Amino acid sequence: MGLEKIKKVSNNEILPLTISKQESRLYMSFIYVAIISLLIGGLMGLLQTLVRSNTITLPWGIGYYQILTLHGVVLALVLTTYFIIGFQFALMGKTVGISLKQRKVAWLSFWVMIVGTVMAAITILMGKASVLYTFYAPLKAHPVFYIGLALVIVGSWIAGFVNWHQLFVWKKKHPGEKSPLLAFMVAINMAMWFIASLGVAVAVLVQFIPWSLGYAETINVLVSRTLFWYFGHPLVYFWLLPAYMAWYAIIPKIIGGKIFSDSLARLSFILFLFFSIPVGFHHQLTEPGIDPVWKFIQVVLTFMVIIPSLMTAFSMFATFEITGRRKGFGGLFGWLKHLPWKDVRFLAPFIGMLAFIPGGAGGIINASHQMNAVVHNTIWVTGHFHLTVATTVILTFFGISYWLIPHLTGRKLTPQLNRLGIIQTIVWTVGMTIMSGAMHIQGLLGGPRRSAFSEYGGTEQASNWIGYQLAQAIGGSILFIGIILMLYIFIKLAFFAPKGIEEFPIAEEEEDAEPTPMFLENWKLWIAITLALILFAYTIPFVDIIQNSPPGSPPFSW
Ligand code: HAS
Ligand code: CU
Repeated sequence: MGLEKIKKVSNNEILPLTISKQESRLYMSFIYVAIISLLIGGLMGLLQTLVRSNTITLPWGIGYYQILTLHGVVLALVLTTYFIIGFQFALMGKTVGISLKQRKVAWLSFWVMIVGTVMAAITILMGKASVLYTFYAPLKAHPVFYIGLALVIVGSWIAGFVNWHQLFVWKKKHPGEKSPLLAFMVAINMAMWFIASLGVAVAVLVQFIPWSLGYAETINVLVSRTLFWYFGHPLVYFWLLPAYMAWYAIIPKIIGGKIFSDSLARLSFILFLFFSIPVGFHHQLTEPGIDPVWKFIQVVLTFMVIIPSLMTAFSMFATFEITGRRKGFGGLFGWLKHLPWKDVRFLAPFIGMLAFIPGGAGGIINASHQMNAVVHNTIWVTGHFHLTVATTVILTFFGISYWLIPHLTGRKLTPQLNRLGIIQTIVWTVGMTIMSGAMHIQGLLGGPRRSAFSEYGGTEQASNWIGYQLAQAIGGSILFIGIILMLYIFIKLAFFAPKGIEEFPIAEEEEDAEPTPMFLENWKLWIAITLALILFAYTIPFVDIIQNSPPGSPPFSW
């Protein structure tokens, strides 16, 4: 495909105002699982902060690592994946449509994921899989835990296949037109997810399942961790990109503006596809057995993946400023005044963006090899991901829920619910600032992550941590109030708010925008570059790891 430009077409030909009952039921089913996960996972989080600060001890023989596993799996894997797939299906349904057959396959993906989730949950609740969400070998879980995880991944692949098929069918019907921006973004996110999760699928199928079933006596720890982080880093972008979809294509509509640049948005997503995967070593910088040259190369690639986030930051500022000036607000910062601060659909994601400034800066610190040595395995890292995924991403997901849920259930976000949403956002912000701030500081003082309460023999260093652990318990308690509030708002929006039509806000392009170059849709080229980068970053070090690994490790269970 050449560089020819195509006729600019509106991405939202006329959107239907409402959505069919059958479609709505599909999308809402995913979102119900997400909200239940928020409650369970959030409660586990609260318990952890209370245990770590020595405020409570767990009753009935429940283990700290059992609740930590539940917290991580339910929030980082279950909540995110279900919300994202439900939201992405809604975006696809709205922009390119879904056929009856596609809907049936989408239901299949839902049920496969549910079966897997229930299997994994049961093993954790029985105390047979206290291996944390990263399930590092040689920690060993019950085989059903790994089989459950594998099913969740397979279910999510089915969802991806449906999404690609939806776009494919649309493109057949609209030859020569560029695909709707949101559908393009969903297709990229699922492509990245599929290529990345192949790694963890191999680890689970080839290493963990045979080992936990007793067919293999030992497991190659370094191979399993390398396969995990090949998946684990793109996993965090799988969470982030749906938030970026809302920032690029939904928020402009909510603030009364237009998309700043369709081409820039697409390019940033393509860069995420390229650079999200060949960077897993930045989670293994302190790990012996990986050649430092390849660690260095993957750190350089990590710095490449920062660029599309900086492009996104630029794009957001530009959208805010242009919209404000157009509404007649001048001055250096006067345009900030036009932003709809009292609209929770804007406020929640906006605070998410603000949190990503320190969150992203923390990521850059983590990725810098020497500084990683200071923070690795400390609770600083926990602070980092509570800013990124548990603030930036989740506040954006909350922001999406305020219009998506009433849109799907045929109800209205009333002024009272909007006000409650604003309170929820503030509660979340305060709770997370206290908790995550305390985690960052305690981490710099050497406080470990993944650890229950201990006085460490009464050492002076450990005594410095106690105050921060208490602060985390206070922040955690405030956050739990935020979860109860969110649950209340969710139930209202899903079942009790007055009937009506809530808008599905999709922004349009500027009238006089430059047409988006058609080569941005050169899928074959993008996938080829992605695979080439992965092969470049992983082949030599992986062969090296396999050839030079120490003998496999025997299992360890709690
Ligand atoms: Fe990370 C560890 C590096 C981003 C999540 N990260 C983690 C873990 C998680 C996680 C869960 O290199 C722990 C895994 C575990 O259990 O061990 N991270 C990075 C880097 C980035 C990054 C370089 N992380 C994320 C995101 C996450 C996430 C996003 C979830 C969603 N992370 C690391 C490293 C580790 C790590 C190491 C391993 C640490 C260790 O030793 O174990 C980058 O993507 C960050 C780039 C972002 C920016 C910010 C751009 C700012 C924007 C906002 C603009 C604001 C506006 C507001 C417009 C450069 C886009 C307007 C304001 C007005 C005032 C008008
Ligand atoms: Cu990472």
